[in-house]
Amino acid sequence: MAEKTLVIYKPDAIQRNIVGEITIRFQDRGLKLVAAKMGWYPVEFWEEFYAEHKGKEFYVRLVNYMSSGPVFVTVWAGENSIAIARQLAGATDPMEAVPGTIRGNYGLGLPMNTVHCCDSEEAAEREIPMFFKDEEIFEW
Ligand code: 3AN
Repeated sequence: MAEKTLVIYKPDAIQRNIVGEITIRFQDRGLKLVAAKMGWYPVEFWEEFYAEHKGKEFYVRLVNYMSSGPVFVTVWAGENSIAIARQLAGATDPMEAVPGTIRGNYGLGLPMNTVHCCDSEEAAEREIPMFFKDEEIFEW
């Protein structure tokens, strides 16, 4: 299968009912949706997911925020999907994200920046199995 990346629609996206608006960005760039689910994951899960940020001043706020409500978790496939998804997401800080990007349009601040996208192939290999079994990712 082509390169895969994980995109998490964060709690601020679910609460504002903008799952469709976000999804359309990835569709329109030609990425293929190969897995999707909604879930509400506990703080311990996010502590592991964001382990690389442990000890940073924003870590506790970040893991509390991610466990504050349900998220929508997707896997998108396509050539260069990791780089493309990050381009569509825009800069980490919505104040710096270019208008037209997802965070530039919808991001509220930090950590409420609407989406998470993998930053490397290694991250994708680690993060995707945290949410999906192989048989939940569809090749079509
Ligand atoms: P990205 O998600 O763009 O790869 P990272 O990996 O540096 O950015 O940060 C992970 C997450 O941590 C971000 N998506 C954001 O929600 C949160 N975050 C990053 N920097 C801050 C900060 N200064 N204050 C609060 N939250 C932050």
